[in-house]
Amino acid sequence: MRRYGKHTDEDDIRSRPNRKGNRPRTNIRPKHEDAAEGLVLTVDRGRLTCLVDDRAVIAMKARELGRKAAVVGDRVALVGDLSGKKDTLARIVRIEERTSVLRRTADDDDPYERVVVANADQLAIVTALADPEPRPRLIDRCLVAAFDGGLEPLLVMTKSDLAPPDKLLELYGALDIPYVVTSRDELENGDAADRVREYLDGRVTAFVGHSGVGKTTLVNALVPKERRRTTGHVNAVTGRGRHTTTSALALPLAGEDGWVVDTPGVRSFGLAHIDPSRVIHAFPDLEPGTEGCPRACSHDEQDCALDAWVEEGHADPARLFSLRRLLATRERREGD
Ligand SMILES: Nc1nc2c(ncn2[C@@H]2O[C@H](COP(=O)(O)OP(=O)(O)O)[C@@H](O)[C@H]2O)c(=O)[nH]1
Ligand SMILES: [Mg+2]
Ligand SMILES: [Zn+2]
Repeated sequence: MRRYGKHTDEDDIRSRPNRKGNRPRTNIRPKHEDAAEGLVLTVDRGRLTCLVDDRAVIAMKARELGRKAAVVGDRVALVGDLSGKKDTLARIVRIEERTSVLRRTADDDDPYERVVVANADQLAIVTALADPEPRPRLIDRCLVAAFDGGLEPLLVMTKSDLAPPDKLLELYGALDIPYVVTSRDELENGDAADRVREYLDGRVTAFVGHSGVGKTTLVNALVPKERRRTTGHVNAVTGRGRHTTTSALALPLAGEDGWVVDTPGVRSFGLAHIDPSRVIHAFPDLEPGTEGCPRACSHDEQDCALDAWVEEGHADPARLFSLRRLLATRERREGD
């Protein structure tokens, strides 16, 4: 505590006359009221690059934050050297309350959940139509994480020059989730970026998906080179002038004040942190069919109403299969 000042801010508040007369005194006022506001752009081995005004400032977590970690997208309060000059280091003294958290665990057995991105409004789930093959399982898991974390999903299907989107659209087109299909040609003539950008203005969108699906290619098409450079943080962090997508990286969009967050490829999207009863929310095509279910139905049992719902043609049987597969992997963890 004492490390960061002659006295704590609580002491400060108590010894100060109460200027507004009868306002109740409080010791829960935020500390470091004079700290600067910053946005975490990327994290590299404990060094966080934060955007403060227009400068990229490298910072470390102050000890007083304890185990709490700041992640990409976090709004933070910084003190210390905020010049952003080479070899300077600021301190993050506070992490502001998050509006959303995208969490994942390495797999369903992993007790350590990590927050991938904070404060994102939207999750762009990127799937290649070929090379690598689409993985509905991963898409479903990302959808669960999005609904659970308070992010709106957007499906982005890339590489339509290699394979048609028909099969995936059959599964996901009916979900009322916005989707965009892009191809190599559309990347090159700018149509892909234009079409995706329609969903991004004024929002923070995190791009996730298996490695090789085209996340970085798309993000680069969305963010002009000029802007990627002016933020300067890529060089600042790695010193190598190239971002290798080992950490998430927030980049500002031109025009409206939206942000995109490129993330490292994921092979799996562990959901150990999510209550199985919440999984159904990521299946909006099936959810209305649960009205006829017995109380506390696991949706993977004899009397579950979803079998009839699918038989009546309200949803694709593959979707119910997908839900149950996801629930089964979640249950196995519960049992051990
Ligand atoms: N054919 C084709 N290739 C693409 C398309 N988009 C990206 N790629 C290629 O896919 C590879 C992986 O892209 P990258 O953006 O690094 O994927 P990331 O791992 O998801 O970031 C690169 O060789 C890209 O050039 C596309 O629409 N069509
Ligand atoms: Mg990448
Ligand atoms: Zn049920």
